[in-house]
Formats: sequence, C-alpha cells, structure tokens
Amino acid sequence: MIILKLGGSLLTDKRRKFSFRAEVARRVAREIAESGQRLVVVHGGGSFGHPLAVEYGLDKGIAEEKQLRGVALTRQAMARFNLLVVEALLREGVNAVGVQTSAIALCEGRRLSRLELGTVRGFLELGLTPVLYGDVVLDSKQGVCILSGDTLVAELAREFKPERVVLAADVDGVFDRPPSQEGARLVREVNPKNWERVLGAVRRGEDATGGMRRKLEELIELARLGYSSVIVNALVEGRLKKALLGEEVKCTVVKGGDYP
Ligand code: IP8
Repeated sequence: MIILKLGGSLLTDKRRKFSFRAEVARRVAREIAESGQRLVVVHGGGSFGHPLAVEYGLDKGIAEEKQLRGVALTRQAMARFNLLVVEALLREGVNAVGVQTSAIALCEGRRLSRLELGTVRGFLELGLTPVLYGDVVLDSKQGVCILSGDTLVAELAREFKPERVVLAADVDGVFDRPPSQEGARLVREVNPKNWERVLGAVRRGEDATGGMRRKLEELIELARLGYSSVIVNALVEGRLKKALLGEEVKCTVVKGGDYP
C-alpha cells in the first residue's frame, strides 16, 4: 500500500480562506483512481485550517476562553475540507471514507502521544480508502495543538509499512534556496550525505505547522527508519500518477538510509 499526502497548498489557495481548488482536486482524484493503488490518504489544512489556527493561536494551546471558538471553527472547517476531498475521490470512483483525525489522536506537549488506528486498518483491509487530515487535536499539556498531516504520514508509515510514501505538493520538490530566488535548483535527492545542507536551506514558512521545513524534517525521520519518500508536483498533469506507480518522474526523493 501507499501513503499519500495531499498538500493543503495544492488543494486550496492559501491566500483566500476556505478556497477549494475543485479542478485540481478533480484531476488529482482521477490520477489516484487511474493508478489503481491501495492507499491511505492524508490531506493538510490549507486555507481551511491554517488561517484559523494562526488567528486563534491554537498551536500554543488554550490560554484564554475565546480560543475555544477557534477550536470549534477549525474543527468545522477541516471537516468541511475533508468532505470536499472525499467527494472528489468518490466522483472519480475511489471508495474513499473520511476519518476524523481529532477523534483518534491525542498529543502531549505538541507531540503525538496516541493514534488509534483500528478504524483506519479496518477500512483499508476491507478495500476502502481512508482519508485523514491535519487537525486540531486534544493535548494533555496545553489543551489543544495542531497535528500536522505530515506527522500523521510519518506515524501511518511506521504502522502500515507502505511500499511508498508520496507527498503531492504545488512545487516540484525541495529547492536548494527559496524557489522564488533566481538560480534556485531542485534537489533531486536528499540523502545521508546532503540532508543537513538541504534542511538548512529550507525555510520554516508561516503556516501553523512549519511548512516545507517541517515536512522535510518528518520525511528525514522516516528515512532514518528506512522509508524513502517522494515530493512531487501534482499541479503538473500525470506526475502524481507516475509517482504512485513508482515510475520515473521529476521530484525530490528523500532516500531511506543511515542518517547521522
Ligand atoms: O497542513 C495542519 O495540517 P498540515 C492542519 O498538514 C490545521 O500541516 C488544522 C492547520
């Protein structure tokens, strides 16, 4: 099986709250269907989760009562986003079932402390496609925190030992300097030799969970366990399908191996 993360920036326009890129979602769903692979899908927060999480300071936990409104609104927004993703998949013939992350996950001091995966495993074994997402989650130290879809991907990989981990993004992969800067080059492979240099060049970003840098950190953790992953630009038609099928494609591979 494959674990696929659909980036929030791919499926939404992060500059506009609650903007869903229906056309992109439709094509991505079609490529998923055509690949015919067994998948667990995870999607990010995009313009549904991040603006609210930042506005209400949810990742720092609950310090004042008015943040509770933010928790409720973020949960609601993520549930709506999940519904849209599941609908797009259903329309293309994928038997997708949404799974509410905050109902199966607990954190402690912003670290995932429990993930109850019985439901996900059950759906998967039946031949269904579970669709989880980054979410606002209970935290035993600070009330709530934001659990990134990337953390979920890493945990799901530990549990399900996938053949491949694929991150579908709106960029070609990881660059050796901010992609907006002239001369920025795509890093084709992150490995035990270059990972520190590459990581040092990637900025944290301004969303609630740390953007590409955080993503890369999670993928390097996975690589330490021996799992390779790819970051692929799913805005370019056909690339996601190729990545899902394990075919040669323009992307960044984070190679599994012995990372110091
Ligand atoms: O976009 C964040 O998930 P991510 C989820 O995968 C929320 O980091 C609620 C902002």
